[in-house]
Order: sequence, then C-alpha cells, then structure tokens
Amino acid sequence: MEQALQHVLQEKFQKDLKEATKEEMYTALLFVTKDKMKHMKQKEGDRKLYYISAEFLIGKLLSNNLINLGLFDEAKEVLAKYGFDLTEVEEVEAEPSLGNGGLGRLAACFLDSIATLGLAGDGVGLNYHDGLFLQKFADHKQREEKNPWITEESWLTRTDRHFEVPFQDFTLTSTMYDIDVPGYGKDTCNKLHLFDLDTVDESIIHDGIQFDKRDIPKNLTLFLYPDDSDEAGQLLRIYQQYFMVSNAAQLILKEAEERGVNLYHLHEHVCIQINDTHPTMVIPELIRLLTTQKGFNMDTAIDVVRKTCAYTNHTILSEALEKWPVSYLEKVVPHLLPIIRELDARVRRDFHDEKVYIIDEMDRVHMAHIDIHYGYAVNGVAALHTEILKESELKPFYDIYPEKFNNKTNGITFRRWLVHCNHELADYLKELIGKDFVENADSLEKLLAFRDDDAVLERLREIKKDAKLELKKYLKETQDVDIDENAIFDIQIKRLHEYKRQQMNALYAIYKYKEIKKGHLPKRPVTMIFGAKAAPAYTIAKDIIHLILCLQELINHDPEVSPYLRIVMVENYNVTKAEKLIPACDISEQISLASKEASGTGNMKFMLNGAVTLGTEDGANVEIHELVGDDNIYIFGEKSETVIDLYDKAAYNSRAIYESDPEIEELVDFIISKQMILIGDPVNLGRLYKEIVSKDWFMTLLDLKDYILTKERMLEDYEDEKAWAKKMLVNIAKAGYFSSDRTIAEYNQDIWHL
Ligand code: GLG
Repeated sequence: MEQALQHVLQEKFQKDLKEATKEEMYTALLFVTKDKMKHMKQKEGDRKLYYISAEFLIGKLLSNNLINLGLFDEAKEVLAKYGFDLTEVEEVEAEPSLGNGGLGRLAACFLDSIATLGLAGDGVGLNYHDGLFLQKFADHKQREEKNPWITEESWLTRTDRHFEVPFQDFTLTSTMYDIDVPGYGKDTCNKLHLFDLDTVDESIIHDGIQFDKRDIPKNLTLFLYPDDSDEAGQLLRIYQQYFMVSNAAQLILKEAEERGVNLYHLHEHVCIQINDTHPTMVIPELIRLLTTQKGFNMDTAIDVVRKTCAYTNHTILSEALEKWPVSYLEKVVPHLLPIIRELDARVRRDFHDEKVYIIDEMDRVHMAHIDIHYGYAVNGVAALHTEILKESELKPFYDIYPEKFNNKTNGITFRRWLVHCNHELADYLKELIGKDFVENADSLEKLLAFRDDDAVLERLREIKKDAKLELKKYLKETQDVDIDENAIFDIQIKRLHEYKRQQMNALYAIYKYKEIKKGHLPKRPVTMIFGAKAAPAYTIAKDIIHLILCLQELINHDPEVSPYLRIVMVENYNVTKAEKLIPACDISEQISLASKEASGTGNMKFMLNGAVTLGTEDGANVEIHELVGDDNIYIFGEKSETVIDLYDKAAYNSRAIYESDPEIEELVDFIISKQMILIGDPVNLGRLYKEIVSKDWFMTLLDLKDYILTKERMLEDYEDEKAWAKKMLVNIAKAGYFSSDRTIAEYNQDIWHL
C-alpha cells in the first residue's frame, strides 16, 4: 500500500508521501483502489442478474471499497504514519447523491450484498451529472442548488460501449460508464453501469436548478428527477427512462450474445429486476428488439421476456405508481406504442376486469400493470407491505397470479452501516463475539449472552456517548450549532413527506416547549434532530421544513427552554450525514401513518447502531417489533387495518378531532401564534395550519396524543440507564435479520436463481 501510494503520488503530482495534500492523498487512494479492482473479474455463472434502477444512492465509496477489499486497516496505518487521518482524507470525496432516499439506497446496499454473496449481478442506471439537489437554508426555508459530483478523477470509468437510442425526433448515442462493485472479502467484482450522453451540457443550468427542459441532447442526464410539475418535465422523465432501459436492453442482449447465449433461451441465462416502475419500459423495449432485430415472433418474444423480468413494488402511494398518458409516450417513443397496445389487447382478451387493464379509459398507461402481467415475479419490501399489496392495493392481480407474489423484507449492508460508520461499536463487537457478524449477520445474536453483563452494558453506553461527541464536533464544524452530548438524541432523518409525519414530531416539540414554559422540566435535556429534503415542487413539505426551522429559532434562542430542549435541522441531509447521525442516536423516529411506509430502512440502521425505535406498526417496524419484543421498542398509534378502513369509508375528520380536543387545538394553533409569525412567514405557516385542520390526509391528529404519551414514557425510561442499555443491546443483537445479505439470498433463492 505504501509503495503503491508513493508511486501514484510521484507519477501524478511529483510528490512524496510526506508532501502530499489531503486532496492528492485521496486521489492516490482512489487510483490504488481502482487499480486493484481493475484486475478482478465477475464470477462466472449460468445466469446473470441485471438490476435496473433509476436510482443508486451509493454514497462515498472510498472507505467501503477499502473495507470490502480488506485494505482498510493497512491504508489507515500508512496514512497515519505520514500524518494523515483517513476519515479526513475521505471528506475530499464528493458524495454521489444519485437517489432520493430508501429506494435508491436499497439498490446500493443490494449491489454490495450481491457482490459479497459472490453472485454475478450488475446494476444499470443513469449517470446523472448532478445528484439530488443541494439543500440550503435561508430565511428558515429550503433553497435548492445544483449538486455536481463528477470530478476529473472519480470512481467512474469510461468504457467503449455505445448504443444508439431511437426517439421520435432523433437518435442519441450513449456512452457507458462503469463503477466497480467489490464484495466483502471476495476476489470477484461486479459493476454498476451508468449510461450517459456526451452532448450533455452543464452550462445550461441557471438560477439554482433551472434549465431548458426541451433541449434533450443537452439536458438528458443532467439531473436526477427533474421537476415534473409541467408537461415538459414529464416528457423529460420519459426520455430519461427510455434512454435508461433501451441501453439496458441492448447491453443485456449484447452480453448474452457475447456469452454465446441462444436468445430463445435468454431467460435461462439472464434475469432482470425492475426496481419500481421507472424501468418498466424495458419490457416493451426488449420485445421490440427481439421482434424487429432478432427475428422473434410476437408470442415468443413476449414469452421469453415474461420469463426474464421481475418487479419490485416499493410503495402504495398512488403518486409514485406511474401512469403515463399515451399522448406523452406518442411524443417520445412512438415505436413502443404498438407493442404496449398489443400487451394491453392480450390482457383485455384474457381478463374482463378493467382494473387490470394496461391502458385505462383515460388513455393512461399503468406501468405497474405491465410489470405484473409481463413479469414472472412481484415482490413487496416488508411483510406488512406485501400483505397490503395482496389484499388491497393489487388484489385484482393477486387473484389472477397468486404464484407471482412474494415478500422480500428489505435489508441494509452491515459493511457500511456498522463497520464503516461506527468503528468503535464494530471493533467492540468483534472483540466480544468475533468478526463473523460482518458476513454472517445472524451471529450478532451471540451478543444476547451479555444482556446482564454490567461491564458490557456500560461499554455500550460509553460507545454511544463517544458517537454523540463525534456528532457534536461535526455539527459545530459544519453548521456552527452546539449540542449537549448529555442530552437524549432523538432523531428523525428521511425524505420530507406528509406520510412520514415530521409535522407530528414538530407538534411534539411545541408540546415540550409549552411544558417547559409551564415549569415542567425534563430530567434530562432532549435534542431533537431532523434531516430532510423536500421535493422542490412539494409545497406542504416545504412548509413543514419552514415550521421546523422556525421552531428551531424560537426554542434555541429562548433561555428558559434551550437548556432543556434543542432542535437541530441538519442542512443537506444525505448518506454522508446519515453515517454520522445514526451512531449517535438514542431514539429512532419511525412514525409514518400505518400502512404508508412500505418498509423503511433507516429504522434498521438505527437499530443496528443501538438506538431504540419509537414507531407505528408500519413497514418493517412490525418485524422489528416481533424480533425485539415489547420491552425493546415503543409502539404507538392506530394499526394499518384501522387506517385503511378510515380511508375506505372516508371517515377521517381532522377538524372534528381538532375542535373536540382543547389540548390538540392548542398545539396546532401554536403554528400560527404571534411568536411564530414573528419569526416565520405567515403564508407558509398559515397554509400548513389550514392543511392540518381541514385535511390532514395522513392523519397526524389521529395519533398525536398517543405519540406524545409514548415519547414521554420513553424519556422517563431512559433514566434507568442499565435497563436502557439492555434495550440497546437487544436491538443490536436482533438486527441480523435486516442484513441485505439475507434479503439478497432470498431474492436469489426465490426469484433470480443465479
Ligand atoms: C420506498 C419506500 C420505503 C422503502 C424503500 C425501499 O417508501 O418505505 O424502504 O422504498 O424499498 N420510495 C421509497 O423510498
């Protein structure tokens, strides 16, 4: 390692290890790591997986690659010898924020686990030049700025693969870039293929994240999820999606032919996982290529494609179940429409239920319906979610194809979410139970043998305290805020969405503020930490951010309250920040309205790092609850059946709750109180107030009181330090089930058969 680094530094910068800057050292590590991976091949096998996804929220890669390649300790030592701290050097790397949240981060964890299990599976996506926008706060509001991540030297390697992608008005030539994906302790390596266009022009961006949405050759891969609140934005999405899947389909066929595969047996050698509906057009595209270029007849093409593709559903929120107007598809990819119409005609011929048609009476194409009819497997991402798909959301399909439906509860890679982000805890666990858990997550259960061992419990508390100190330092440096490491850290970090109910947490802050003002002081200070980006066009979500930032201002500047309660909204929450926040957390906020969070994966990361969940019976919380038992989790709120029933009967009435309960009324009214208006913008606060009182689509007021009571009970319980440390221990010990290695083993066993 020392020699290799020395060599790069000399060659590239004519410098010695002692003279290098942090940036140069980072580049040297990048080169050395990339070079090592260049010589690693993919595991050879009969069937290869292509995981197509619009998002791969990979995060920084240096440490993870070093860990997986077994080079981490050596690199750290060599750097230390020359006065460098690897953690600081790593800061140089720009985070590739190529995803929004859970779905994209899941895809990244999956790539790690696929490689670690030694399976042949590549990711396929787009090389967005700018990741998810950079969030800045000004006047207590979110501002969006562009978020470029591609530097001259990066993990990307330009390849000489190019494909022609035909659109209505022009044909574009793609370029494929690769990122290596090494498995933990393996000598094989997979790839993440990201497609791009040489003509994309970053200089067309102006005023934050504005650009000409119509100039496709210049804008196609500029942004992840460009604003689609108008027609031009929606058309651009279709351009992106088709560009992604046409490249994927051409790559798949090309590689199959290179491997000598008879395309009539494609399904025996290739499997395609469609991550949410964004890559759905790969189905008609493959059918098109097989029929127009490979001499297949329609029946055979459909049959082969159906046996090749599988679909994962990640949400029941209708806004995310894509339905593209036929007229839009006509404008972008008219050559796919005859195929889509044929697929629809076959459905109509076989089934007489319009709920399962592909094209509805409003002439919209239901992408998920294509996936379900013309794929061989459909999976949800947590047990409850899959049940809801089968019993309500996708029931008509389940009735037709019960054999296609299966559950794959999400998971997270322990290499990033424990070994990398929490060295101290990982090292201690290795000392206690051996290092086996890094690959064999279930062996974390060995920790249970220490549940009554005072020394172990004490050490877990110390490790938590150290992580809090680290976070304190980081927040001071990056945002100039002061937090108290002796406080209870209560953390909610995830995308901002009404169903995730950050607004309910904010109402708790109001409750606590008022209590403290009345002289009801908590035994120990509480620090409430939020991190969340709101979609640029999602008004109410931005209003909720405004509320939280105003409360932060009010509370942190009130000398009566701030010694006991603090609010910190972390700016630009991303993977890198998650890695600092999660190890420091005591209370993990997982408070979505039951039935709405398909799984959640943050809940798993927190648990693994010894936080205790405060949550509803939603998504994977249900499974966490089953695993840790009632004593080690705090569950509140209405259950999903009740919620679904309220929706079905349109029986929820937030105004009635507001008007009949003076305590709730007082909390909600505070949003538009004089003090708040003095700090914030009456338009935003007023709109949010009105939304909660007169609509409250995600039923905040329904669960508010139970939430407050449960959180208060949790704060009380924290004071029994030993009992709390035991809860931490049980959570860590039981987290093994949530390793993405387990999830991927199940995908392989039940769906992929690699
Ligand atoms: C979704 C869901 C999450 C889920 C994630 C990964 O909202 O609950 O954990 O996918 O399956 N759109 C998402 O982020």
